[in-house]
Amino acid sequence: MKIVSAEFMTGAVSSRQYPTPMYPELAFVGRSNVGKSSLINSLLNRKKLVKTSQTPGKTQEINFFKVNDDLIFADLPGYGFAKVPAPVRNRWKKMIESYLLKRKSLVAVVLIVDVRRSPSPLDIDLQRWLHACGVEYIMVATKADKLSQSEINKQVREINGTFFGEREGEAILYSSKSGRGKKELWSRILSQVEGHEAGK
Ligand SMILES: Nc1nc2c(ncn2[C@@H]2O[C@H](COP(=O)(O)OP(=O)(O)O)[C@@H](O)[C@H]2O)c(=O)[nH]1
Ligand SMILES: [Mg+2]
Repeated sequence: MKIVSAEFMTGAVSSRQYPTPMYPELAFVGRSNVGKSSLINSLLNRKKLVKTSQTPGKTQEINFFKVNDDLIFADLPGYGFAKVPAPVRNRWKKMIESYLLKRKSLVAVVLIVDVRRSPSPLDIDLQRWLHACGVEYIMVATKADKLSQSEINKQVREINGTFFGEREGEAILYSSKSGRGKKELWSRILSQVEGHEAGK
């Protein structure tokens, strides 16, 4: 898709603050520091639309970005930062779950993992939960530029084995640094959008 404009809309901590659901929406989610903000910037060909490397676990807002007059990207707060106290973690969980279940314009979740790491229980729980709730998701394994191709092959086997097992599906290999996987991810996003519109 040609990106003509990409702009920050608003940050929200509760559903009352969400922007009007005027376009199909994609939500981006993953552990703190996984490379979520970098991935959104890379998809939108922007360097600093979404701030990267903030204090992990600090952002507790959902940040909404308007892409042309076509889509909304929602940057969900990262999870899994050890120093976040339990009440904050619980608030995160409530906010995210209610967003994912109630947001009518949500087309799919882009679930991002680090290709160098074994999937964490938090990632696995979230994927199972999305699956159980019937929320569409696209798995992405990012930071591919940090590994050799043979290391990538090994990691991708583990990641796909963990998340999909015998089921159909695989993670899209991505690098926000090199742009690897960008075409493929855009094409998955747009086909989800079409599928969503057709199913209305
Ligand atoms: N080499 C490389 N570094 C990345 C990539 N994606 C993110 N990073 C780096 O990883 C750190 C965390 O990225 P950020 O996008 O802020 O992660 P977030 O917390 O998930 O939003 C930053 O230092 C980024 O520059 C990538 O694809 N390749
Ligand atoms: Mg971020």
